[in-house]
Amino acid sequence: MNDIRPETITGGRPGSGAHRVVALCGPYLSGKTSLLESILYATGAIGRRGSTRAGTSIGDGAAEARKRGMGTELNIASVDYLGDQWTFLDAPGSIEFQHDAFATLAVCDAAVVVCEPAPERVVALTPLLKYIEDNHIPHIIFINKIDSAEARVRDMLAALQTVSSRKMVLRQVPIRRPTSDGGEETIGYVDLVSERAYRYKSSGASDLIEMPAEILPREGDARREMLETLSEFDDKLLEQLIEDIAPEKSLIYRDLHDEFGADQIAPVLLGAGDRENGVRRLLKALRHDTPFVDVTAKRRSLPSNGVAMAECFKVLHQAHTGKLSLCRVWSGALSEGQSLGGQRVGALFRPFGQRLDKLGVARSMPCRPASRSPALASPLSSTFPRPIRRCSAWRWPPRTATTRSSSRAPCTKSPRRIPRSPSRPAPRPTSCCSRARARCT
Ligand SMILES: Nc1nc2c(ncn2[C@@H]2O[C@H](COP(=O)(O)OP(=O)(O)O)[C@@H](O)[C@H]2O)c(=O)[nH]1
Ligand SMILES: [Mg+2]
Repeated sequence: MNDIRPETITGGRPGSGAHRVVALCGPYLSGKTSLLESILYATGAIGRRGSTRAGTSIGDGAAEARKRGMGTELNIASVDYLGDQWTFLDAPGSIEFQHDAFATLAVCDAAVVVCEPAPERVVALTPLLKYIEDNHIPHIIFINKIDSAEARVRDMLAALQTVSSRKMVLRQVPIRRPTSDGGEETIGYVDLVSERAYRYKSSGASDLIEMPAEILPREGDARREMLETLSEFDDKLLEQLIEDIAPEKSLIYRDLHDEFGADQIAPVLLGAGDRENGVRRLLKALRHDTPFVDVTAKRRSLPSNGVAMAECFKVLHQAHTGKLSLCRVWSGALSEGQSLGGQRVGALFRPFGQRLDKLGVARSMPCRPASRSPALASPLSSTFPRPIRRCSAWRWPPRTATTRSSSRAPCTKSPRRIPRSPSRPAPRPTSCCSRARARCT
């Protein structure tokens, strides 16, 4: 079900079998790993939806993550969805692991920024959104935990706008109903483009329902706001709004697609990741609007000459597997035993949570060319912008509780120097231990 075919098409249109990479990022506890679990379930990659709280999720499956009840390393899983192939990278949200989040954002086609419906907490998104905006990464904001939201979506949107320079475009309005204790709960949403109302279910796709009459004024205001924002980047839509012509849905979808792809707007979706609410809507938006690998490679100014080119965005040293380099293949193909920059690639794997599925060939997909030799320890070729040098002091997992508690001490290792390529601006030096200071003891 979740097999990525080796002959993957690298570009195309929705349903063409193309492969795209999406980063799930956001603050710690915002619900990224639960959302990943729902995505895997909704796309049929798993037959049972686990939970991070119960320690049964595909993500956060490492012993360290289970023990701490939080993500401590990247979770990677690939799925097939409506004829396309997807790899989701769920980065740990804790600030100590921010380097991992930036590493995944560097290689993704689009990002989903997961946040809680709490306006006072949006400030935690600032560094993430700055990185995303500086690098022009198309991103969707997913306001999660809508089931337990107390704040109004309007207030949340205003708060989000204060930490983002991109225009927030709300795609849905929540349908609320009073609860017996005098509060309110969200029971569904209205899609502002299709103008259809849906009722959430505790699992599975939401039910299409009749538009509640009382939501019409709110829906009208939110839709007008959405169209006005989109028209800032499209004169045709602007003309139609001025002349009071109802725009075609196809024009609205096209504008959303183009303006999202160009990182001019940040669409905002609602949902509850741990109960599949809004997950299929999110997947559909990704399916139609996520740029393909060739577009992302262009955004990254990577050469497109068909030569095998991969980017290593993370290196893991594991007790039983040895050294594993997480790579995204941008063009061409990698195969076992292939020589890259004079170094031999060991085995190739596709990760699915903690599982490593062996691959013969990898094309345009994140994979793990693993090598027990120091083969990948030195620069492979100029196509690997981040050559990784081994940090001999790095132990994974940390062996004792004492190691963990002393881990908060500042890292004293000098930053890793990255050789400068004449054709590429010098990357910022990063510490070999920046993944978690804990590991540099
Ligand atoms: N009420 C509610 N709780 C959620 C939702 N999604 C996740 N959670 C809870 O939030 C906590 C953190 O979730 P997790 O997925 O581990 O967050 P992460 O740190 O961002 O990966 C867990 O206790 C989840 O059960 C949601 O949609 N609604
Ligand atoms: Mg997590």
